Amino acid sequence: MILKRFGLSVVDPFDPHRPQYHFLPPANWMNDPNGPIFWQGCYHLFYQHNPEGPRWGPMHWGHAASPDLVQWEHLPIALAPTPGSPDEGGCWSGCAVHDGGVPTLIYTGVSGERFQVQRTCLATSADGLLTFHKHPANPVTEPPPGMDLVGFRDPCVWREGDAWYQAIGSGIRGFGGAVLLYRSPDLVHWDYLHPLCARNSREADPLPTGEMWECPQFFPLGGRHVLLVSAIVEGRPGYVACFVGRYEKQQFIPEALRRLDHGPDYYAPITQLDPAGRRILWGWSWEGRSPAAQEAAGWAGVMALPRILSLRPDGDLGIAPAPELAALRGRHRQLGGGAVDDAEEFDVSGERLEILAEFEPQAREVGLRLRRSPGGEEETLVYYDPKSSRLVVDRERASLDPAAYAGVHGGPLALGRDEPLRLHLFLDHSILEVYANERVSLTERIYPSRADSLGVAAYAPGGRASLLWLEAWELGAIWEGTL
Ligand code: DQQ
Repeated sequence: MILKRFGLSVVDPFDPHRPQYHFLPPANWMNDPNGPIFWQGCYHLFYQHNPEGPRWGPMHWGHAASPDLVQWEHLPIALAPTPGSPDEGGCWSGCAVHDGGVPTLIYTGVSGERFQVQRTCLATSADGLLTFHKHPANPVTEPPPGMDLVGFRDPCVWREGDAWYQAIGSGIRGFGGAVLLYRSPDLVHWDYLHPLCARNSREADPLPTGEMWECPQFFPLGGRHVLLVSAIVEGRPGYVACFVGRYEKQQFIPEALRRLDHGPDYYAPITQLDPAGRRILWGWSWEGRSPAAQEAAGWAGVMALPRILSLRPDGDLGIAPAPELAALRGRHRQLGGGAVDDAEEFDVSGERLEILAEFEPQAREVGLRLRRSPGGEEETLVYYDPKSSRLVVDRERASLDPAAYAGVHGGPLALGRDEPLRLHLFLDHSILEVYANERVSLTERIYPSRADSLGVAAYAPGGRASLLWLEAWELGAIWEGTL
């Protein structure tokens, strides 16, 4: 295991809240995924990392590799701030490209008071991604003169024709979120073109998109173009906005806007095109408990499972977990369908589960109770509310620990006539990922405090649910010395 080779040590592997098949660093803090790249047969993933503690701090690029999107090996830190250089305040988010055989990281170098100076920098590797050399021309991109910007960071770079294009997350002061577009012949010399897209922060239909956009992702999908931005709304990281639209003459014309994930704990995603042509989405799930609890745990931040994006015939986004995750499946349970009473327990339990369940469409709420203690003192509800056509996760009673955040979250899921509710759930200790009908996802952190909060039961308040079938697997652990 490379983990041992590089002398990294893992925080308490028996921590009941530490995910065991999701990617996370051996210890300390992680936020945004950075620079996913398929290189010589392996998926490489970088991430924002503070190796000094379980809190945001001097940003490094942590690094790991996987042959299959499931098993991961930790590699040495790829980028660290260099004193006296454009990244002396931190190596913030960015991407990676193949530049004619040279793997190149394109990241945000920050410096100055309160990280105000944000500029694009380059680093390349000549030893198969083990070590990186910062480019002597750094920084290679600065904000365009004369624009009053709120931020200038998180480059997203792609090749188009005979040029490189760079989209940078920003905000136009007094107006709203913006993505700025640059062009270059060689990744080193860049010309500013114009905003690729910008939106007034006062526009709220169907969603407000805030005053600054972080981590832009711009890519073609099924004949359209998609722009993802992590929106800062009223001064704080909010949610991931997903625009679908047209790309003409280097301008993006949005035609539809939705929330990418309907949970409260998903942010700063980045995508990659894999060798099979799939658009893979990586995202950061922050903690849903107090900073003091994060300090006590010694780690914070989890990578959500890899998801495959597609464009559906109706123009909406399709979103589903990568099929490779089936490699984690262990003990299997298959339950027949039929009417199930509210709170009826299934012969399935655990903190590391994959559950597939289909419910007949009904006039009342139907779904599942998860991580349920025998008396129902702790439980998390996942259900469909047909009155509001919403998929909902209720973590009000997920934990008796006051350090864990509660709340009810959800988002629109319009089921067609006679379309069953298809739930696809992944539970991994403190992270719950809910996928529904191949087009909606919801990421949520939960911290049940009781060792017996393991049950799975039906949710059908005031009646019975018509379950078509349910299948469940206990899932394996990918980290050494785990539970
Ligand atoms: N996180 C990075 C920034 C980015 C933000 C800093 C988004 O580059 O804008 O850690 O979470």
